[in-house]
Amino acid sequence: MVNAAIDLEADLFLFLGDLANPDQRRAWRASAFSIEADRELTQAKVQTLWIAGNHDVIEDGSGTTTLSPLASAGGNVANLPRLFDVRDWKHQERVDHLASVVALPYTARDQSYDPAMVLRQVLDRLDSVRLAKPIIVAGHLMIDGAELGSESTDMARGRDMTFPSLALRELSFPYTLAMNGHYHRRQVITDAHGVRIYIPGSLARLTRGEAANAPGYLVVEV
Ligand SMILES: [Mn+2]
Repeated sequence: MVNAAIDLEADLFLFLGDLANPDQRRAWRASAFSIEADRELTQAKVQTLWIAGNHDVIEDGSGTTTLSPLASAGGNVANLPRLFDVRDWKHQERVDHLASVVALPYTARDQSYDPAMVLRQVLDRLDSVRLAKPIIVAGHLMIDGAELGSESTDMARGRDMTFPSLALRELSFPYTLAMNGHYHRRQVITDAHGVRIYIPGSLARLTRGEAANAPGYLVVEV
């Protein structure tokens, strides 16, 4: 995935969450890998944004996730909701705004937020520069109508936080693309509120029940 983003000269590498369970020893390796991958990508002028998933959070009141080491190392991490500006890195003399990403991570309970309220707050910050370019809403939340798999059964972790599709519609939020992690099976769904959501699926088959899944990443042109 890292090599592909570099080969494609992508403007943005978007990680949609669930790097590693923090209570497993291999989480150290996973966090180290995220820093290595981030450095490799940014050196190749691919911007990065890493969004925390339900498997990444630590429920100890500190707000720490398995992506926190990357954040401390200077990476762009969304452990909390944020509006991220994608800049033109490919042309050195320009700093043009290319796109905006509204990142809606899964959070620990004490960091809970209302995704619909975040969308309302972001609306106020969408100036003419941002409105003229693509706006991507990317989350690690739960979706009504998604095809479930082991992420919801034997690998379930955390509570339900729902993708704000209703708010997207009610606010007439000017998004170009809605994306979400979490679900292991690649799918494009139109959810209960008529919002089309792209779900890349996981990068590997994680249980025998996923034998029919075709793991991969998603390349998007907006
Ligand atoms: Mn998840």
